[in-house]
Amino acid sequence: MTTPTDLVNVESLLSPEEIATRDRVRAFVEARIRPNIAQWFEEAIVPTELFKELADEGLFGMHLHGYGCPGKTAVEYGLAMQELEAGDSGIRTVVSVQGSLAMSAIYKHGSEEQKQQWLPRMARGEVIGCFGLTEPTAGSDPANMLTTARRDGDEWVIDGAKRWIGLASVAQVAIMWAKVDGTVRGFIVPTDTQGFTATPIKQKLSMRASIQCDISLDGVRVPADALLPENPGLKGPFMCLNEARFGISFGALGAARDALEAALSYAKERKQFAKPLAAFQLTQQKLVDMALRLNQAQLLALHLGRAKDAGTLTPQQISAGKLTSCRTAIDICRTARTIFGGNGITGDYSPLRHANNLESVMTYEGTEEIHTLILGRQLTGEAAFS
Ligand code: TGC
Repeated sequence: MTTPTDLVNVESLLSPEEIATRDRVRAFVEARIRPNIAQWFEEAIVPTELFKELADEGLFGMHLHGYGCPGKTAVEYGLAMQELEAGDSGIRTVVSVQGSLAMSAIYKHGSEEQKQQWLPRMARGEVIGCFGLTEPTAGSDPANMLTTARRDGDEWVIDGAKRWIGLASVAQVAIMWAKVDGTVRGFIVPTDTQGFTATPIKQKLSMRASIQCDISLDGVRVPADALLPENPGLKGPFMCLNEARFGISFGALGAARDALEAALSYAKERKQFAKPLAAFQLTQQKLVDMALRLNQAQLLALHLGRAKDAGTLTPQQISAGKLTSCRTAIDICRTARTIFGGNGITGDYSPLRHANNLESVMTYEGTEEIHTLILGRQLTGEAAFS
């Protein structure tokens, strides 16, 4: 299945296995997401019935090894995210939160018992997870989180609040990050624990087919072994954010590709001044610029995926990928919308829905500004965060 917007044959760099994985997820998106997404987005419906199907497709914890996880490569994971986000960023986010954040936290920082207890059921979609780092007053600056955990006998007691936490109101388990004597630690918290409350955030103008919540933690008591034992400190959550940010490097480009393909198809059909829009030079310029930017960003994402599979990918390179892909994708979606004229503001066409979603994708897992400053520090040696 080649795509018309692949002007430089990026596909030739993929193996048959990678193409097969990509095409399988693409077929799933065509069958299960594309026919419904406009309605889900307009009515803010979160298709929770899809979660088990996503698991059955092998998409939860896709690039983790063992514990019932599929053990795919980073490139296959990235390509799967690209296809899912061609459907909708909100649906790709479900897979990111479950696999790259919640499962990844247990996989990277958990004890053997914790991994055995949670990961197989999460891979099968029987348990949905969420990941609570961001707080009402600590977004870009998680070092200043206010949530705390204190030891009381055989238990930990967690108090605080989290905000913008994906899936929290439908999750059975939450990875909660809290300070213990000033050091950030992760806890596995069943969401039916007394004192844990997740409330979906309403009136979103972006990511309408997905859930983000406020969480309140009011004297939440969990057993001593709820603590994730490995990697204390902020590097714990950051090691998980690396996975989610990497996924976005590929994923956002799926939204861009879908918007570009929709615009190309519309431009060939729609006539003004007695000829198709595609025959106007200004339209061709938009289409070519979009395709070239998409292909360039896809090449970067693929390069980073190969580095991840080789074990050489650095967090700064992930920032370069996330920043480039988000910027490229949102520009493409906005430009694609212009080709539809007024029709482009309806849910009949995907570009504006994708652009609205990408406002969130640009912002979560590190804003455009934060990733710029991470790369600025890399270039100059000077940290300019504060
Ligand atoms: P600094 O305090 O110097 O570093 C703390 C420790 O962390 C290490 N580290 C990393 N380790 C692995 N991967 C990375 N990407 C890492 N970045 C930092 C660092 O080496 C240090 O380790 P150690 O052993 O020396 O203690 O922090 P910094 O100056 O490096 O970072 C500052 C800054 C602004 C870059 C960082 O705070 C940052 O990335 N902020 C953005 C936070 C962010 O992305 N938040 C989004 C969270 S998403 C969410 O909560 C909701 S989940 C999505 C959903 O549910 O839908």
